[in-house]
Order: sequence, then structure tokens, then C-alpha cells
Amino acid sequence: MADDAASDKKNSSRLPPGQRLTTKFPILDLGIKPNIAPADWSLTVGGAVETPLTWNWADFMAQPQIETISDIHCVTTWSRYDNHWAGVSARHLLSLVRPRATARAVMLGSYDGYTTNVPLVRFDDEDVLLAHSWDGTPLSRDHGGPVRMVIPKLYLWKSAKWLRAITLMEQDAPGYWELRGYHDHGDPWTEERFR
Ligand SMILES: Nc1nc2c(c(=O)[nH]1)N[C@H]1C(S)=C(S)[C@@H](COP(=O)(O)O)O[C@H]1N2
Ligand SMILES: [Mo]
Repeated sequence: MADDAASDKKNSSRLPPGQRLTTKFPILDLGIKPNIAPADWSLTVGGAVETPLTWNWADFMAQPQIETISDIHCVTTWSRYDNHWAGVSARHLLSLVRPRATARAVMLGSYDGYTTNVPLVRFDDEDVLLAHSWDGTPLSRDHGGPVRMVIPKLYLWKSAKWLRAITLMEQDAPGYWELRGYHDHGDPWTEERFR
């Protein structure tokens, strides 16, 4: 049927190769699941920047807020469309800390000891945010609350949960899974799964 063909084509332009669509939201992590109350949470941003900063919860919530709707692509082959996120944009954060001209990559660090690296050009994107809400409710502990990174154009392992530190780097370096065989970059459209 022409309609089916049209919808298949639309689907294949939205679903990256090797992915299957789900409406569930699986939970995947190292299994530590830190329990951080907003009052105990803080974020430190430093490294190759002109103006390092630390935000507590009130500082973070006082920043300009954005809402986005984006798709999730997990390297374990599930994708989930239309996730509604709210939080602070990466671009706003970058405008405050001002990366040095020599900065190339970002290391995200989390309360469970997890790390993951992202090229600065992928972090500095309009749909990248530090999210505190998902589908209209505060982000659950399982999904990385109080604050997680959301980087829709890369596989989900790059979206660090329980975010506590962002370090700008002049040279790229591997994070937790990148040290264990995952791809350095992680673009779902070119299936940068493992190296
Ligand atoms: N802090 C932290 N962030 C993390 C992880 C982790 O173990 N710790 N796992 C990553 C991986 S491998 C995946 S697939 C996603 C899963 O996010 P979800 O549990 O919200 O689906 O979180 C990513 N962020
Ligand atoms: Mo993962």
C-alpha cells in the first residue's frame, strides 16, 4: 500500500539503522543509583573555561529554563520517540563559563562515579540540556534525578545521569564505557556503537 510505504519511509528517516522502537523507558546504569536530594545536589563546571562555576539547586533553577521534545537512541538497540525534557540548555551554560578557544571536548562526571566524554561541538547544540524534568514531572532517581544530561543526537550512554561535574578538555579522553570498548563519538546514524 502506498500509505504503508510512505509511513515506512518516514519511519526509516527517523529511526536510526539497527534500532527498534519502544514506548517503554528502560533503566540502564552501573547499578549504584545515588540518592541525591535536590538540597544536597551541586554541579561544578571547570577545566578549559574562562569562568568556572558551581551551582547549587537554587542557582540551577534560577537559570533560564527550556523545554525540548527529542528522541532517545540507546546502543542496546531501543529507541523512544518524543521525550519531553525541561531544564537548562548547554548553550546557556557555555555562555556563562566561556570555553577557551583551545577546548575540544567535555567530560561529564556523575555521583555514581560514571564518566563519559562528548566532543564540544556535539555538546554545544540547541537540543542539549541539563534536565530536571521528564514528561512534566521531576526526573526520577532511576532516570538520573535530580539532574541528568540529555544529548539527543548521540547514543544514550553519553547522557550522564546524576550529573555532578562538567570538565572542558583541550584533548579528548575516554570515559567509563569508552574505556571498555564503546565508540568514542557515539553517533546513532552512522552506528558508532563500538570501536
Ligand atoms: N551516571 C550514570 N549515567 C549513565 C549511566 C550510568 O551507569 N551512570 N549509564 C548510561 C547508559 S549506558 C545508558 S544506556 C543510559 C540509560 O539511561 P536511562 O536509565 O534513563 O534509560 O544512561 C547513561 N548514563
Ligand atoms: Mo547503555
